[in-house]
Amino acid sequence: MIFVLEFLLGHLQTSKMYFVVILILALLNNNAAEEMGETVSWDDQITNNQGGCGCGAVKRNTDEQLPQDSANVQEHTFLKINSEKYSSAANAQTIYPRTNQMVLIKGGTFMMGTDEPVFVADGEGPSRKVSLSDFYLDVHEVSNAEFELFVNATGYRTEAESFGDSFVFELLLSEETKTGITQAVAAAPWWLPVKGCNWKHPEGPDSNIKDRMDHPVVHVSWNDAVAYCHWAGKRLPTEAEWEYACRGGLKGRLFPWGNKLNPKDKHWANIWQGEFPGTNTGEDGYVGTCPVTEFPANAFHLHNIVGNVWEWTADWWNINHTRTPTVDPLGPETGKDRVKKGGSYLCHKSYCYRYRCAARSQNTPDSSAGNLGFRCASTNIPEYLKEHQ
Ligand SMILES: *[C@@H]1O[C@H](CO)[C@@H](O)[C@H](O)[C@H]1NC(C)=O
Ligand SMILES: *[C@@H]1O[C@H](CO)[C@@H](O)[C@H](O)[C@H]1NC(C)=O
Ligand SMILES: [Ca+2]
Ligand SMILES: [Ca+2]
Repeated sequence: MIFVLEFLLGHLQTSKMYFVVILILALLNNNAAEEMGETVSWDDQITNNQGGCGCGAVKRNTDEQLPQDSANVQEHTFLKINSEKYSSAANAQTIYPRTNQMVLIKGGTFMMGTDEPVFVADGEGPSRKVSLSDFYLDVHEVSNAEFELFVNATGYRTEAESFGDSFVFELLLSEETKTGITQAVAAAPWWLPVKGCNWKHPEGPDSNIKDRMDHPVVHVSWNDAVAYCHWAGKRLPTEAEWEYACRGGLKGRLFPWGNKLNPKDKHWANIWQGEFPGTNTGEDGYVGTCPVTEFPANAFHLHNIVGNVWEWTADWWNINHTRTPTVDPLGPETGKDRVKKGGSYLCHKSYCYRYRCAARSQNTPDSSAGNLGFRCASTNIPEYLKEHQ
């Protein structure tokens, strides 16, 4: 093409020739625009989708520093105690039904990720062979009641409490709370940083968790999640463990229960129905979070492994996977963000189609939001949980 152009430019004497050049340039330009157009809209979609349900865009400003006196995970003495017979985790007493049970996930080999990625930029692919040893995983997301036992026993202060704010989805806020919030996330304007918002006040100071003790704890950072799991004698699951557990033994399926979103005309997870971000009809029964015991468990007995709240995993984030088979992979050695899995009650196919087992997203370890929680794993089940198996 360039050769042709050069030739024509060399013969620009006649106005007729000039016209031909213009025509060719116009055609070329058009072609390029079309190609660009495709790329641009795909990128746009990815960017938007990341903003979508707090998938990637909702992060703390990296310049933000924790106040000096704030909870420092390393300083907490409980981190030195493993949960033995006399630990506070083993002896916690409460009026609330416990939801800290774990289930044995028998090790095996599976295909992690997918060769049909929906979000290429998320590193959903390629599909790769991963072998895992046996491990245990919490049957439920960590609930407000379980998290409160930890706080009662240790006095732990979450990062959202120390920073003094966290992110909440606009539709869940009272008019009063919304008034006065001007700063929003450009890529996802429906996320608002709310002062005084934390796990005990999920929609700001005028909200509480009294009627939601069995709902998942939210507004917990990765660091908070690690601290809790350690107290409980557990740890966060690796991304590979989480995804293996999500698939529940099914091969190459989208969801923990198969490929159809609503088999038997039932809802199988707490996600978004209606038009994102304006209307959530709550057809599945919930506009916000649901109890951690809700919805049918997958074949590995796990509830809400997709939907309800995103779940932190232990791994650093990268999108740079190869097909090389791995055994008990721990993810990259370093990174900036941590991987979260499973999507949330804010996910809709049109905007954040991430309630699939292969889907993934990321956040900085100090970030928190109203749709982000966790569940713990462990290599050996803590002694105090054995009798409940
Ligand atoms: C934590 O302690 C408070 C004050 O003693 C108590 O009212 C609350 O029920 C405890 N939380 C749980 C989950 O048992
Ligand atoms: C991609 O992965 C390879 C192998 O693990 C590593 O050497 C390389 O630095 C990675 N590149 C990026 C951009 O992360
Ligand atoms: Ca819902
Ligand atoms: Ca979940």
